[in-house]
Parts: sequence; structure tokens; C-alpha cells
Amino acid sequence: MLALYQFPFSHFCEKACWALDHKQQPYQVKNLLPGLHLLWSKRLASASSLPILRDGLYIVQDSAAIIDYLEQRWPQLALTPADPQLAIQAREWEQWLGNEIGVPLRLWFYSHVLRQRRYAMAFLLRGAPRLQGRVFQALFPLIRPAMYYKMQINPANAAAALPQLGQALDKLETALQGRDYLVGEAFSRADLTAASLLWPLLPWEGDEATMQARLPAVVWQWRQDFVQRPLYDWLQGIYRQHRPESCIQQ
Ligand SMILES: N[C@@H](CCC(=O)N[C@@H](CS)C(=O)NCC(=O)O)C(=O)O
Repeated sequence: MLALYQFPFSHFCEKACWALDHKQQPYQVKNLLPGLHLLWSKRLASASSLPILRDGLYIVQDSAAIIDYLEQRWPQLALTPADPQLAIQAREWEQWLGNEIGVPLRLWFYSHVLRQRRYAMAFLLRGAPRLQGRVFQALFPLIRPAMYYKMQINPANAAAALPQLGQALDKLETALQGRDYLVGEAFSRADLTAASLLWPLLPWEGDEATMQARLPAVVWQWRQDFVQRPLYDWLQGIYRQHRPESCIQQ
């Protein structure tokens, strides 16, 4: 059975989950927490980051590499366009979206959410096993600075992340004007990447009020501006049409 080691709140992990669900491959999910995840990731792979996919003896780290692996192993329900030029475009989008949306959104978001313990816990402990959650809470004073360090969160970087993100969202929105999909005429890994990296902006547990209660006011306000954009309609539409039921086996 496939196993996915992930953070249940991470948009890069959502990308890998979605790809597995798209391929209709049952898998076990191992939900981990920041800091404590090192016990697994360091043992399994060369770097520390999640998601990591285990398929028997094969270990695949990084969401793009996971999609490549799934494409090779189960070519049906393809996520990479068959046309080589379109395949290059889809991969370029995927990389660009990770760098220009995934990373700055995360940096700016955590710069606010980690500041106050109650927001950090409300976000990071979603879906966490109880015992792990207790250990995490006890270790949080040590884990928080490590997270700041790992994501290079400091006031200057956090301030720079927001305009970088704004420009990237403008570019993405422009590229989608009059189109359903980023590359060619069909859903591909480019759309899956864009939508999953914006997934934290969809209502948590499908409920706006729950989301608002768990976010610092400044983040909630930014998200409320985001939902006015045509890009938000696209995001909702892609989730509605292309995000299948999860086939996770717990
Ligand atoms: N390029 C990687 C990025 C993955 C990534 O940044 N993962 C973060 C969570 S969103 C992580 O595991 N951070 C902890 C660490 O690197 O030890 C991918 O697409 O999988």
C-alpha cells in the first residue's frame, strides 16, 4: 500500500494528495507535525521536507517528483499533457507557481499565524493525533523559532512576500482570462498546482465562520479581498470539477 507522509495543513502536501486521488490509488496517510516530522523524513529521505511518498521500497520526496512518479507508474488519468511542448509549459507553470505563490503565501501567512500561539495551534493541530498534538504543544517554544528559521521568516522577508504574491496572482489571473485551464484545453498538473497552492484560501472545513475565528484579522482581511477576485471563482470551479473524493485508507 502506498503511504503519504504529510502535514495535513500544507498546500504542497495537498498537491500530492490530490495527485494520488486523481490517479484513484488508495493510500495510507501519515499525518505529521512540524519538528516532529524530522523523525520520519530524515530516516526516509535525503531532505527534511514533506510530502514524501513511500511505495514499497521506493521513496519519492517533493510534490513534483511525486507527480512524475505517479505518471510513470499509472499513466492513465494523465496529469501531464501528451504534447511535449504543452508538457514543458505545464512543468514550467508548476515550478513557477511553487516559487512565486506557494513560498511567499506560506511565508507571509506564517509570519502572522505563528506569532500568536492560539492561531498557530488552531492551524497546525488540525487533524493531528492527540498524543502528537500534546508533544507538539509542549515543544512549541522550541519548534516556532526553528520554523521561522526554516522558512526564513523575518520582518523584511514577510514584507516583501506580499507584493511578490500580489504580482504572481495578477499574472496567474491574466493567464486564465477567457480560459478554463492554464495549458491547452484540459486540466493538467499546472492547474492542480495552482489550485492546491491556493487551497488554504478556501473555507476551512467548508465553513467561513470557522475560518475567520481561526485567523488573525490581517490574514482574514487579505483573504476577504482575495475572494473578490475572478481567480477565486476559478479556484472554486477547479475544486468542484476536478478534486475527486479522497481515496485515503486511514
Ligand atoms: N518543493 C517542495 C516543497 C515542500 C515544502 O516546502 N514542504 C514544507 C511544508 S509546506 C516542509 O516540509 N517544511 C519542513 C521541512 O522542510 O523540514 C515540494 O513541492 O514538495
